[in-house]
Amino acid sequence: MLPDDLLALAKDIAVEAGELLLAKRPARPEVIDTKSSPTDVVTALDRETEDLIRARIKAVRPADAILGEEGGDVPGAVPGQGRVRWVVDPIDGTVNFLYGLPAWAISIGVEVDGEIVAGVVNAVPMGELYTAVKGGGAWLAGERLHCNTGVPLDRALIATGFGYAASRRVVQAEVLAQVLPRVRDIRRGGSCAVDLCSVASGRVDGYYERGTQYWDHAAGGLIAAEAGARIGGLHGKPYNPELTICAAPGLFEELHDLLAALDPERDAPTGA
Ligand code: 2AM
Ligand code: CA
Repeated sequence: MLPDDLLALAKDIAVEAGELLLAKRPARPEVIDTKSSPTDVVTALDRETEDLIRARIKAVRPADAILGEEGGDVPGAVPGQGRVRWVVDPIDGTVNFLYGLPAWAISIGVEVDGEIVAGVVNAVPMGELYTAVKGGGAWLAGERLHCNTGVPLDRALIATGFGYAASRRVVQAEVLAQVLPRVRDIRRGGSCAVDLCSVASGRVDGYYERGTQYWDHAAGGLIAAEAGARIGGLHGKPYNPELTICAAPGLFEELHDLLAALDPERDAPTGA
């Protein structure tokens, strides 16, 4: 199957999953007032959506591997050359989903032999379906996306996010206190996948975040890269859970150097 065909399947599945989530998303007061933890409600829907996505993939491509936020890594039956692995986040931006804020998305990336070659981010409440195929550009509603270029750091609008652990947030706040005076402003959108698509579409100039997972940035990372952005970690590392930086070349290096000097990875390793 070609990357275009994988993308077509990923798109269909992301659209169907979006319909399920829209239909089942509880009204906010119902979620907030519930005696059980609000997170449980979201987790149940997360699982249900991921199960749907897994079933749809398996129905068409039973031999493929699937890595999902909720269900772990299910190895494909035919490893080796041409191995396809789907990298799935059923709801990225779960807190926004819970509160009824619009920045949440279904994210599906498709790897062939370890490289993401197709990606879909369905930002359901925004009515925006972002897609990319490696080498084929990034697209939204029939328009090719181009990230902002030529923006110096002191004019850059930078998206970022914070971890769930208080100890990590202390360090993130210290880093942010040094970044904020050196940029145009900061946005905290709440969804890594949507933030990366916002870099792609030029709604922000750059993005950095510590502690996101592979399924958060697999699809959005390809979309941003195909829109001309550079995406990576600190000191030449590929983008990874420790730190993800994304911006047009030029701004990427400026943002990287600022962050590197602030040692943003000095708290406990991700996952700790
Ligand atoms: P999630 O909504 O699926 O949890 C928020 O800053 C962004 O970081 C979201 O994309 C969120 O994904 C992601 N994220 C993933 N792991 C995280 C973690 N341990 N702490 C905070 N955010 C996390
Ligand atoms: Ca996520």
